[in-house]
Amino acid sequence: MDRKQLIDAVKSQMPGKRWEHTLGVMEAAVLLARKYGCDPDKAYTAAILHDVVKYWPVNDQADIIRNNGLPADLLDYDKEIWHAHAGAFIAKRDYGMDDEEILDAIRYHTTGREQMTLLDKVVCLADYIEPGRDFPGVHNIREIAEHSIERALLTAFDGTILFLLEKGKKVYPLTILARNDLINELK
Ligand code: DGI
Ligand code: FE
Ligand code: FE
Ligand code: FE
Repeated sequence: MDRKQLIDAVKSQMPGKRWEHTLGVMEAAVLLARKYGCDPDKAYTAAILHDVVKYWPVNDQADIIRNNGLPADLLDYDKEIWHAHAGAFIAKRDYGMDDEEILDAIRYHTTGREQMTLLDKVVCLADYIEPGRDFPGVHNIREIAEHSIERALLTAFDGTILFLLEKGKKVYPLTILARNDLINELK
């Protein structure tokens, strides 16, 4: 599958409005990759695929996790996080993506993880700050991203964790570990 075919195939998996989000992440990821020194081509490809199953029925996302040995504890947390792990699985199975760095960036784009690679950080942060995003604090995160990818991502995770706490929701442990690790990296 060439680049154009990949884009058309992924585009067909989501509503038009959400494809615009993916286009934004592709653009932001390439800029961040160039700025912070990781492969823009890998960042672009990971961005294309990052939300590939986001608009699949959540039951199908859960089945992918259950039937393929993906972390079962995901199912005890908000269903919003399932598409990242399920998406990495589908990127490999249905789109032939076999680059493990790209698969990891897709897999951890929502929750983050400990020891995030630069590519993980680029895709995760691009997802927060792509031009179409409009949430309280996004402007601040964009500004910080001009100077430090770790500090920008830490600020973004802090916002997500606060949001989850306010809603009385559980926080997936990897998000806490990712946050703690970014603080250590910034010391
Ligand atoms: O798929 P997108 O909407 O582009 O963005 P995303 O993949 O970053 O999904 C983020 C949503 O997941 C956000 O609304 C918060 C929610 N969420 C629920 N539980 C957790 C969580 N996000 C993180 N990082 N950690 C959680 O435990
Ligand atoms: Fe996502
Ligand atoms: Fe996204
Ligand atoms: Fe500035």
